[in-house]
Amino acid sequence: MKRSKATSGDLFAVPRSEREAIAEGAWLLPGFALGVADDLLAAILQVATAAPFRNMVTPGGFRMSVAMTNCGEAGWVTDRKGYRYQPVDPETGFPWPAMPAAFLDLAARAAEAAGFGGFRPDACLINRYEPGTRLTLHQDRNERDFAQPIVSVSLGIPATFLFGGDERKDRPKRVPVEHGDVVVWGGPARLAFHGVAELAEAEHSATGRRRYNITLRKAL
Ligand code: MD6
Ligand code: FE
Repeated sequence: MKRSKATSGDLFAVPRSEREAIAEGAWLLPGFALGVADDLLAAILQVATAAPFRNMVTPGGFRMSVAMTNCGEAGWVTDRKGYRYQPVDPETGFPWPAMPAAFLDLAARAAEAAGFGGFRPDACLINRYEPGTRLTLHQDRNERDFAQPIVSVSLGIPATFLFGGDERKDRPKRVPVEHGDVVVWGGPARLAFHGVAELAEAEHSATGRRRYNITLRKAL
């Protein structure tokens, strides 16, 4: 996907360039989160002090290479029993940390910029990648209301987001995502299969050899 870099985008809601369509209902907002990236990273580390990153196990018994944690009223978990949202962190026995205000604010603004007004997420899954890790194609379907979009923010080293169709066999489109990029999807794209290709070796000044992705959802 080509990048048109704006040099002075101050008059516009979306910095660096306008939104770019990935598919019907799915938008890339290049650099939308750049101005608050440091705040988001600080909040992620804060969340992780209370709810540490962990490598969860899929129902099929595979340990995920991507480490995850959550904040908000509900957190996404997987174990041998299945995928679900739950209010308590199974590792600590405590409720997930509260959703940071910076997450809520960014989510509402990004959703609005993509045409989804009034978005109020109650759950945030935080993914941590290192070179060599990947996320296999999946659908996000544990949320109650598929009319609600998902806002996804990329931080740190670059990755290739794989965006497929409504069936696993549909060949995915490859969308490069980098530090500060936001993807918003909903509507006809809401149940599309998607994943993240294996990350290449890289380093970023803000995160070292890591990529963080936060996905903000209305789960309950
Ligand atoms: C990631 N993202 O970018 C993984 N899911 O690390 C997701 O699985 C995802 O980016 C739903 C909506 C947007 C996403
Ligand atoms: Fe997903």
